[in-house]
Amino acid sequence: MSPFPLHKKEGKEMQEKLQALKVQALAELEAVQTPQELEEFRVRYMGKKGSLTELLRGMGSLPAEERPKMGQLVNELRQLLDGALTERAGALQKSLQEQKLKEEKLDVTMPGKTKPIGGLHPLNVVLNDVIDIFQSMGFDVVDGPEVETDHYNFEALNVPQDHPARDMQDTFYLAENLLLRTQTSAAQIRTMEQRKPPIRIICPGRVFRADEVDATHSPVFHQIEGLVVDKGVTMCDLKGVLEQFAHEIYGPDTKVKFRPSFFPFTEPSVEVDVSCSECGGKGCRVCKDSGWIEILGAGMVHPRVLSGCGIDPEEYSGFAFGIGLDRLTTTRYKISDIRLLFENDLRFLEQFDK
Ligand code: 2NL
Repeated sequence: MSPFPLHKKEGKEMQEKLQALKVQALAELEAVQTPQELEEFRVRYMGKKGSLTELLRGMGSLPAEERPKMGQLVNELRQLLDGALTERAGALQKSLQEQKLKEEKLDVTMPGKTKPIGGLHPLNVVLNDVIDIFQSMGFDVVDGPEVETDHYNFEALNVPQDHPARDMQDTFYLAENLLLRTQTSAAQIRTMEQRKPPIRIICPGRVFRADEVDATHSPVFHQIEGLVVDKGVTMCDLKGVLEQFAHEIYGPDTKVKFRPSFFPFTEPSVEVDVSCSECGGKGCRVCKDSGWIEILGAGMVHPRVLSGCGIDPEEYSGFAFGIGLDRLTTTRYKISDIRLLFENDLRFLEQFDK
């Protein structure tokens, strides 16, 4: 039974329309899934040309006494739909928010994805340490070519014509006068030709010797040579600098020993041993039971080498040294075979610079 006393035919029709509209609108509202659909719904029912507005316009055909009642009914429906729309908008927003949160859910405790990036080769790790030590003592780092002339590699270093190092068996010759450098001294000879003392440089680089390959020999290896030239440089300076170097590399308690030796380019010449870091000097496999490990050769620069570069040996003196980087690296990391340094097997390389 209708709750409103509308008796006229038109009134009844309209009331039925209103009821049908209400049922349909609420059902449609229920089906709305997106804010866009919601807006379309609002326009369809409550907009300027919407169904409710049309219904209101249609009231013109009603008898005057029924219009207020009908108007009230339409307004009530409008209010009802308004409320339902707001409620639906809220529910929709909430469910969209929940869906978004679900999609964007992330586990902050999950480990991050790491990109594999390269690391420094163990030779470069040790080289960087050596460079730091000498730079802190005021040395510059210089570089030079790997292909050298006979003059810069041998002649300027006072290596005589008949010296065994000059033999084809020991040196890689590219042409009669061109070779792969056997030490990095040539870069230091060039520096002496170009700069006036005081000179304090180190020269790291790859060097080449026609050696047979085994666990301790490679035809390609690495050297760090150093050179100091100034007025009044003595063997004491050599000892002080190299002792400091040994203590920084092997630790302050390491013993350092200077033994007489011979090189054509230095006079006097020494070889430097440090107490074995493996056994502390007692004797072991690493130091071949001697308790000592040889780490470098050095000496006072031969006067003939100085004068050959245009430096007066009466006015200036200097010392020089050569450190084998490969030995320094294999002893530090207990690497048993020098060939590992050249094969670039990732399983080996990944163990360093982490
Ligand atoms: C080693 C140790 C050494 C030098 C290298 C040198 C360089 C110039 C002048 C004089 Cl420019 N000397 N370098 C000195 C002593 C030792 O290397 O065992 N070499 C065969």
